[in-house]
Amino acid sequence: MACAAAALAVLATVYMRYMRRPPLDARTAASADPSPPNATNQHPAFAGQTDAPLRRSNVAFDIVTIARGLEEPWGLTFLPDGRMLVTEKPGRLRIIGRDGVLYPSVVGLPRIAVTSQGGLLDVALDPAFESNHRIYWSYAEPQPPGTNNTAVARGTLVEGAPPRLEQVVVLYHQSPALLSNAHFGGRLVFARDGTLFITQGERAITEGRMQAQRLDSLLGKIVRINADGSVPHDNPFVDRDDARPEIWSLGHRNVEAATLNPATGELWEVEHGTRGGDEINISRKGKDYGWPTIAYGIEYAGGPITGGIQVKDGMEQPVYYWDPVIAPSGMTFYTGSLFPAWKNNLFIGGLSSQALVRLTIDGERVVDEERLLTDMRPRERIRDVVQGPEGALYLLTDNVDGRVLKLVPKR
Ligand SMILES: [Ca+2]
Repeated sequence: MACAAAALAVLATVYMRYMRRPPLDARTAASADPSPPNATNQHPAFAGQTDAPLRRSNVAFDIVTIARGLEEPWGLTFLPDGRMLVTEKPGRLRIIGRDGVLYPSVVGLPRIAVTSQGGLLDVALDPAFESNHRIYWSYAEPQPPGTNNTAVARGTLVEGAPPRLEQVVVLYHQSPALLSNAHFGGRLVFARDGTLFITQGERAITEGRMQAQRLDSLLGKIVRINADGSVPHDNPFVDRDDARPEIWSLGHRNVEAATLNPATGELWEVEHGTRGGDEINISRKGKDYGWPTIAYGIEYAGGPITGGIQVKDGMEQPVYYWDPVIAPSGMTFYTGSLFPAWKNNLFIGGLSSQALVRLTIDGERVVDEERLLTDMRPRERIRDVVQGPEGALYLLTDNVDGRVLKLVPKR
């Protein structure tokens, strides 16, 4: 009997693991991206985890160029008066007028390591900006000898000619610093309780990758700090001697897109995976998102990733993954009223995909997908997506002559 039961259990396992999965290469012309997958022999852990059906929202919009001449703009946020703060990766921070005029660069930034993917990254306003004029920014911080790390600083923005930062304090240094020019992460998101989430990467090199699972390293982590740089008392690992107390969640590869879900207040993020493995996660307290033990996709050089598996107990499955990848950067849930058909949709910037990705979300599931801006000529890499104060969508294009674009209903 025991033998038969064991055999049945094995059969049930085989059935669950293989037979119930969608067939290989099930992609059809009804996919948002019908091109072949990067990883040919991987399967979603649940129905709808990848390749959601294409649904055209049929929203007619105009693309208005608000500003141009920005060098690799990376992060955008709105000031209370409707002007914008935009970072340029080579190390400039600019105020941009509502009419698109570029102010002189803000002076007073600390030294920045400008490398392949590193430089000045995101910018965010203090929740009490109207009274304290504080801003926060993330950047690649140079360290001797030739190493660098993601860092976050804050300062008081003082208007003038030129505008400047005063009372600058570096609040956070990712450690260890490594000799790498990639995977800095860098998105800044204030939670509703006033704490600050900082998304990060694992610096791309093997030494960093292997620390994404280690609690004594800040590589491959999303961290949560107070606005003064101190550690919130309710972070998940504050009571452990062997863990960095700043850690909020672990096992991340490189997170360049993050936003609060307005329905829940939770932190949603989209991270760069390997080839065939970009993924959406809900970053929750103390949870392990698997990298590099579990991951969808294959190495950019070919072959399986470190762990060679996609599922493991104790590790979170992504809400959704893309194969082929989109190369995500910047995201927002749309809550405005200019585009009623897009209400509550999730928008994600695409770098290599040169598109704006639109997803319909139902709770924690992706229902359908659409690629916008694919008819732009030339197509452009989209670095950031932000909803403006009047409900328009604003985008940054990732170029040496980068632009601020505004999507408005077609006139
Ligand atoms: Ca993962």
